[in-house]
Amino acid sequence: MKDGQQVDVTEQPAVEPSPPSRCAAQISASPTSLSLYAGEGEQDGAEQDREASPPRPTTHDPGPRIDVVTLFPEMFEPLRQSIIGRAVEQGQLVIRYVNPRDFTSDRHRTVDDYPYGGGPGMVMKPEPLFLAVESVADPESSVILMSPAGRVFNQQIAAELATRPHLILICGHYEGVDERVREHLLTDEISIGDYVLTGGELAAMVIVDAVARLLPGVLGHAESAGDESHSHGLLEYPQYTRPPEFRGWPVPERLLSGHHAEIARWRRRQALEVTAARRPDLMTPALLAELADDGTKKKKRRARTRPPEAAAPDSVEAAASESTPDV
Ligand code: 4G0
Repeated sequence: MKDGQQVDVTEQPAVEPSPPSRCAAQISASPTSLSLYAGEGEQDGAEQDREASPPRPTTHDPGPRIDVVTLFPEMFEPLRQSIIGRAVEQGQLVIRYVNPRDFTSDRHRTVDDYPYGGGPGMVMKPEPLFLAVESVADPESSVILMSPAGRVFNQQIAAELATRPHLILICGHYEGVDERVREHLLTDEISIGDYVLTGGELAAMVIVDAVARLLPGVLGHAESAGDESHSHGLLEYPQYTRPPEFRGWPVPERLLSGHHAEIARWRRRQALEVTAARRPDLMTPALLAELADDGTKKKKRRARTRPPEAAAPDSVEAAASESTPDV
């Protein structure tokens, strides 16, 4: 796979799709479509009054674009109800849907066919996928197939995708897609985890959510991204809210102290312990060394205490049993 490479649409001849809803613009303008364009949708008006701020004028930067290539655009309806739907209404990103079935030319609008060489199931035909992608692609587009054979998605990949100006997410179905799609259309292939779904739609929704929440202005200040689990390579420290005692279970005293430096130290320690216990695979030598540190303040004690490479295997074991994280 040609990772990170952009698709060159200029080398492809422009091909006209079949009559019904020819291009993405028409698809999104049609009343049956699921356009999440800024300023569109919202026919019922019921959601208007809970809007925090008005949509940005369309003369401003419309934000990054995401085109989802899917046979089932209705499956993305729940995104409209979400924080991502609000961000789209406010013009912080553009999400469009392109249906490969609209790029077929036979009477039955066929998008799949039997595999050459035989075998179970059906394979997605290349032409409707190529035409659907080419109807929205430009030289800046990242063309990504959602597939169990892709590189496994994580927060780092989400952050990387959030910097790209245009994502085209292809949702496969059946037993897979014609290999020429992989060889000549894709820039990336991504999996959301080691399991098989009936289609790539749920996987694409996961990508849209994880990427969109990283875009500037999509999350409010209170919910803002960047300080939570995985952004700093550690799991979250335990969180508490009122009341200070619930059913006899108290909030850890240090959190009530108002002593900010001490609270930050406690949280860091908890995050290290939780991560070592539950996800030892996330523990780098530096984190293991920090965990082994007992917190008595002396400068540069880590280097002196023990070399990280000697400490590493033992420390994971020790960390997993040394304390029970409050969860
Ligand atoms: C392409 C993604 C697409 C190939 C898609 C299946 C799981 C994921 C699909 C296949 C998907 C994931 C070869 C079964 C559609 N399932 N883990 N299903 N094959 O991200």
